[in-house]
Amino acid sequence: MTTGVVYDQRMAEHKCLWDLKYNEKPERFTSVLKRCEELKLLQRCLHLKPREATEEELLKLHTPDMISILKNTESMSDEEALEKLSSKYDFLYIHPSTFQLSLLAAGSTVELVSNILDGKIKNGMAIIRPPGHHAMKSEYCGYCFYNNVAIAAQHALDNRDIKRILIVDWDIHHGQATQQMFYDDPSEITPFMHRVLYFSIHGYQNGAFWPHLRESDYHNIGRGAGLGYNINVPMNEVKMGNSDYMAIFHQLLLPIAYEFNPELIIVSAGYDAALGCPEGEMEITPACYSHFTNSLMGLANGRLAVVLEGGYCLKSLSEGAALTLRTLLGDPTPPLLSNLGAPSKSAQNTILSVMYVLRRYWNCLQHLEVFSVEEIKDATKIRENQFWPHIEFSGSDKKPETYPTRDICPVQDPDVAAELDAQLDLLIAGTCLDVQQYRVAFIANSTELLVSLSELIQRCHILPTGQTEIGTDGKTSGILTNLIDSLVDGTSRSGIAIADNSSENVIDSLKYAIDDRGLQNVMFIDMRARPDCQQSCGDADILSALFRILLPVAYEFGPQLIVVAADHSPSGDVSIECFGQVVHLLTSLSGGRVAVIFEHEKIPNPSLIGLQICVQALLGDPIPSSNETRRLLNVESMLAIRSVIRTQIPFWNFVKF
Ligand code: X5A
Ligand code: ZN
Repeated sequence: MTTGVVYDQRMAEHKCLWDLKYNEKPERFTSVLKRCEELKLLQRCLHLKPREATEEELLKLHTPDMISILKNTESMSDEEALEKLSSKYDFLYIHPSTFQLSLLAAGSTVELVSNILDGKIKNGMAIIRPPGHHAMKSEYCGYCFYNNVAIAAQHALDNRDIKRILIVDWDIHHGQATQQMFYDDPSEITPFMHRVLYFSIHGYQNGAFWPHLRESDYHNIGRGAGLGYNINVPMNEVKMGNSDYMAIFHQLLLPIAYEFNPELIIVSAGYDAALGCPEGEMEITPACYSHFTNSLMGLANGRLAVVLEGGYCLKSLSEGAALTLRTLLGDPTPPLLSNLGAPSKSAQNTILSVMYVLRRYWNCLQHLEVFSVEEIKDATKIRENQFWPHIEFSGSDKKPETYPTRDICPVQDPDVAAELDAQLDLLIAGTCLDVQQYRVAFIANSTELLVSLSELIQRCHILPTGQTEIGTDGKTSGILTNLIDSLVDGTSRSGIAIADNSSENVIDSLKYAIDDRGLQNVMFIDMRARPDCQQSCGDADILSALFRILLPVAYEFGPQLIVVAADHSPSGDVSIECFGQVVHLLTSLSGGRVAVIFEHEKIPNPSLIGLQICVQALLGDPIPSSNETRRLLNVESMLAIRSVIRTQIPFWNFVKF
C-alpha cells in the first residue's frame, strides 16, 4: 500500500486580477508541485483523479447560497464586479475559475479520504487550492470558499461508518469554520465518545491576530457531548519555533490523540507558521513538518490525510509541504538542525492553560489534578481577565466591533530579507539527506527465528553474523557490531538484532559506536522488564513517560543513533501495540537510525509478536492501536514521572509541567 497524491494543474488559474502580489497566489501551488517533482516524490505516489464535490456533499455543511453566489461569478468577466463582490468578505478574492476550482479542491479532498478508507492507499496528500478551513457554513472567508477538510470528514462519518476522526490544524490561522462545524456534533456515539476531535495550534496574540475571534481562545472546548473535543492552542507571541511546537505535540496533541485513538486523521496543513512566512511571523523550520507528520503516522493505523491550507513564503511552504509528502512516503525524518530547547514562557503558559481547561476530559492530563493545579488556575485567571471577558462560544462568533489588530509586516529591510533567504537555503540544503539502501537490517544467530518470521524478515536486509576477535563470546558482539556498522555506514536505516545473552553486550555495542565508530551522541533506551520491579505499569503509563520525559530529552539531546534494549514485553503490562508505537515514535529522532536489540534466551514464543511488531514499526507498516491508552495512570507512575522530572531539572531544559 502506497501514498496517494491528488492535485489538478488547473488549480494555478485562480488568481487575484486586481492585485497580482496577493499572498494567496498561484505560485503557492506550482512551487509545491515543483519541489515534490525535484525530490522525485510524485512518481512514487499513486495519483488520484481530482473531481468536483457534489452538491450533496457541499450541502451537508454549507448553505445553498454558498453554491449559488459563487456559481454566478463563473461568467463574470467584469473585473470590477468581481472585486466588489470579493470586498464583502473578510480577506478573499474571486476569479472566474474560483467556483470550479473550489469544487475541485473539496471533491479531491473527499477522494483522498475515501481512497484511504477503502484501503487503496495508506495515506496521502491533497495539494490543492483554494484552501478551506475558514469557509463557514454560510460565509466565504480568509481565501476559503468550501471547507475541504470538514467536508471530507463529514463524508467519512456519513458514508464509511468512521467513529472517531482527529482533525489536526497546524495552519497559523485558527480554522474557526472547522471548529464551528463540529463544535456541537449532536450524533454522538456514546456519551463519552465524540466523533470529531478538532485540535488547532494557531497565532492569537491575545486577539490581535486574524481572525480576531474570542472563539479561538483556549477556553472554547466544545459543547454538550462534544465537551473536551475542541482544542485550541492559541499562541500569544510571534517567533514561536520548533521547540514551542514540539512541546505542544508532546505535552498535548500526542497524549490526547493516543487516548482518543482515532480511526482517521485529517490534517489542515498550512505552512504559514514556517520560517519566513509574512503572515505568521513564526519560525518553524521545514524539517519540523516531517516530525509533525511522522508523529501522527503511528496513529489510526496509519490512515493520515494531509490537506494543504495556507503558507505564503514560497521557499518554506514548498520545502515544508514536500518534506511532509516525503515523510508520508516513509523516508527518514530529517533531524532538526538545532536541538530543541525549552518552549518560551508564553508557549508554556498557553500549554498550561489548555491543560487546565481540558484536564477534566482527558485521563492523560490527570497529573495536573495531583500537582500544580492551583498555580495554573491563577495564571489562567490572569490571562482571561487581560482580554475580553469570558463568554461561552455559542456556535458562531462575529468579530467584536472593535478589536485589537496587528498588521502583517512582511520583512521590508532588504538586508534582513536576504539573510532570511540565506538561512532558508541552508535549512533546505540540510534536509536533503540520503536515503539508505535498506530500511531494516536483521541479524540473528537463530535460523529458527528466520523461518518463523519469514514473511516479515524477507522484507529486511539479513546481515551476516560475522565473527569478531574481541571477547570470548565473539559471536554475540559480532552480531551487535555488525548491526551498528550497517547503521553507521548508512547501508541500513534501522535494524534489529537478536543477541545471545547478557546486557553487557548491549553496553559493548554502545561503546563500539562511540569509541570505534566515532559517534558523539548515542541514546540508550532500556525497555527490558526489571525482575525486581513490583509496580505494574500499562500503556498509559509508558506513553506518559514517553511524551513527558523521553521524547523531550531525546529532542534536546539530538542523538545520532538510538539503541533500544527490549524483551518480550517492555515492562509489566504494556501491550505489544504500545511497544510498536514507542519504536515508531523513536524513528523521528536520529534520522531513523534505531537499533533494537532483543535478548534471545528470554524470548519465549509469544514474544515473537513483540519482535514482529518491532519489525513492522521499523518497516513503516501501520501499527495496530492499543485499546489500553484511555486508562488512568496509576499514582505510582505519576509520582515516578514527577520525581524523574524534578531530578533532571538542573540538566535539561525540557519543561517541567
Ligand atoms: C488559509 C489561510 C489566511 C487568511 C489571512 C488573512 N487563510 N489575513 O491561511
Ligand atoms: Zn493560514
